[in-house]
Amino acid sequence: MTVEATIALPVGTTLDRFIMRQQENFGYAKGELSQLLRDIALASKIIGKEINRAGLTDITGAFGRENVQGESQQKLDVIANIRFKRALINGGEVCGILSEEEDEIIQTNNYNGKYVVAIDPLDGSSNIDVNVSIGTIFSIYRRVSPVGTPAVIDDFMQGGRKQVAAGYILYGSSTVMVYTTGQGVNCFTYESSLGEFFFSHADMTIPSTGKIYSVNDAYFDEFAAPVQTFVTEMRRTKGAMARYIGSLVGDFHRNLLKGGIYLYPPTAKTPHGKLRLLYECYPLAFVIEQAGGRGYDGTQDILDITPTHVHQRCAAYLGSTQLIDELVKQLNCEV
Ligand code: AHM
Ligand code: MG
Repeated sequence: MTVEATIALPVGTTLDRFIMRQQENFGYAKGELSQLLRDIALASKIIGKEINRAGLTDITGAFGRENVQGESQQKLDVIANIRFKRALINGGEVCGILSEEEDEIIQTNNYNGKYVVAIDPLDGSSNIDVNVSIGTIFSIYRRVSPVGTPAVIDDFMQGGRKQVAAGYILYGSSTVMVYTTGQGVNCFTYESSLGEFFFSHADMTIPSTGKIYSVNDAYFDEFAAPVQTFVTEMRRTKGAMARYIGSLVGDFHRNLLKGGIYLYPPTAKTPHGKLRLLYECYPLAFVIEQAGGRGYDGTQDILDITPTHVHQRCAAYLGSTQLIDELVKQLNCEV
């Protein structure tokens, strides 16, 4: 986001208006990308409404099936997947979708769509039944396959640096949409009585360091020695705070605002990390870099990873630059 554009668009501007104004800065296909971001916002409003009713209607609990990751799908996972697919298919800008909930890429039959979207429709869904924040994570690429043909896997396998936009929606104490198109990070807060997202946090930047570390401590003994050393050092830091709710979007958003680090290292159960590269790590790494932070996988910056398959996992360290740099130092000491 340019300084001029931020000044021109005060806090309180609607998301629609913001996107329309910002599209002047998009490199190409201005109207289509704007429409696509609006389609994602629309689906998130519908999902947010369903989430708010969880407990009153029969949409909590397990769906009774496993997704491609071998994880139990929750009913709301399935509902969110349907809602996002419907919004993206009806919107017409997307030729293909990659979803955490489906093995294969989804053809939208909009062969003229110029974009593809990789999405985790509802992340942290084990938290639904207990009223803890959950989120949606999305990543957008301009297709590399010819317009007028079906989407192909290569459209999704371009690598993190080719994302044209990425972000998340956090269904928390309020619902917020945070996204980047490569010109900074902006946040919009949902006002439910008006049915609109309003510009609320301009040009977000993560503090260069912080006291918060977010990691599942139960796996500590399984972490590699340098990661254990880093976590132990964090614990000893004056004023350090461990904060981990097990919803990536919630943990990430808090640390973005306050400064800190999120860690999901390899464990015995998930030796390549748990989080998914294309629809969890790449988009959040794009956001964190745009906010002045860093996303690292243990050997390289997440955005530099060459993807090998659509549902691949990776280790993820996301946060304030100084903390990631310290972790990198530990990891390099070990070599
Ligand atoms: P999901 O995509 O199946 O919801 O899993 C991803 C979630 C993240 O939101 C969260 O950070 C992590 O898994 C928690 O994993 P764990 O329970 O192993 O700590
Ligand atoms: Mg997920």
